[in-house]
Amino acid sequence: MDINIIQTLKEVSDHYDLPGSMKAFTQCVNGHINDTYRVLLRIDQNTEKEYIFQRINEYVFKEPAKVMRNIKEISLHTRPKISDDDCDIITFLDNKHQKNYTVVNGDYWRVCYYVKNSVAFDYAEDSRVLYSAGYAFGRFQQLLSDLPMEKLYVTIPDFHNTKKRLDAFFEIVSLDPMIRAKDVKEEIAFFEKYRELASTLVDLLEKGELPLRVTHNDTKYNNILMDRDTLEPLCVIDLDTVMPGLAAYDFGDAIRFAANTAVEDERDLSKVGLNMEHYEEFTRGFMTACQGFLTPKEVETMALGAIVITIELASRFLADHLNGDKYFRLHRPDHNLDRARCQIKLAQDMLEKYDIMCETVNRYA
Ligand code: GN1
Ligand code: MG
Repeated sequence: MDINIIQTLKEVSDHYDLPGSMKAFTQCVNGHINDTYRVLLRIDQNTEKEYIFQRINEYVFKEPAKVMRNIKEISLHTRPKISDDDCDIITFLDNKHQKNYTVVNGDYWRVCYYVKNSVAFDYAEDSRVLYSAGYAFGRFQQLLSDLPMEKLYVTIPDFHNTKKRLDAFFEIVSLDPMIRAKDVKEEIAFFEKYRELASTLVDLLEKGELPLRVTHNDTKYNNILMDRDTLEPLCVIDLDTVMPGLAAYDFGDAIRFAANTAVEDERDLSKVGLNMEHYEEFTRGFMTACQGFLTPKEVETMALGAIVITIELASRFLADHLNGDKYFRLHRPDHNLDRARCQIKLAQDMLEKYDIMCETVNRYA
């Protein structure tokens, strides 16, 4: 952790009209991209209040102001539709100059309230968590289904263009800047085998058979804050990649993360696979909230979305490994390689369970 962080957090806080002064902070480490801190302010002898301070990663988001403009747009659109007991969508506080971000030492920062009594799961056994996550992400799409797409900037071009992701992957394989390709021949063969399948959804979009929608694009269930006691969804967070996309990618990315029998970076591959009970509960929640607006083709390709995005993530992790780990934050050596292998194993298991995955979607559509 950078030693000036206390000073920096204080400077960020000075840009806002926050009550009290900083008493303590901890770093939150479950995201792979931005730097997130939970900051405790002391207001008086008996009162404290918690906030989240987050530094936007500019290697990943080249234009942070546009990311924040999108988030404002999403707030403006959804705020009137969300009642007090509904699952909320995160908004950021305005600084003293009425901007929802602030620049300190050249870095972009943003601040929001810490949602009380909330929890974000990286792994959950309780299938209620799956239903809650499915419902919250489905409803998120529902709420944004009438937001004109032109109002949103594309914060990362071709973010879920799996075809281009795989082209980029094979490009890195051929450049092999770290001389690591020789150790991952089996993994590379996996992408050769499924390259065409992984392009299916992008092809259907290009042919006009699947519609673009405003999608979240990063639907890990740790991006839903849930009530610690009731496990009801409280708030959808991480709106950095909200932009036009395919519904099946939102559904699929959530399944990839939440219905894995293991964590995203599990090294013991015998533990990795698709948990069908979790898959079903997420699907039930998602489909319930999406009632009435998905096209038959979207329903038909929903389960395929899970396979395609799992292959995409595997390729992104392995590409980053081959490229010298510039994109995703690592917590141990070869972390991206572990993540890639885990995702490959998961995709293989999904391929075997594909028929029953489709049946499950149909049951709740
Ligand atoms: C990144 O930072 P985080 O954990 O929310 C990534 C997602 C990946 C995810 C894999 C902007 O999200 O696309 O699915 O890691 N976000 C970006 O865990 O690339
Ligand atoms: Mg994210």
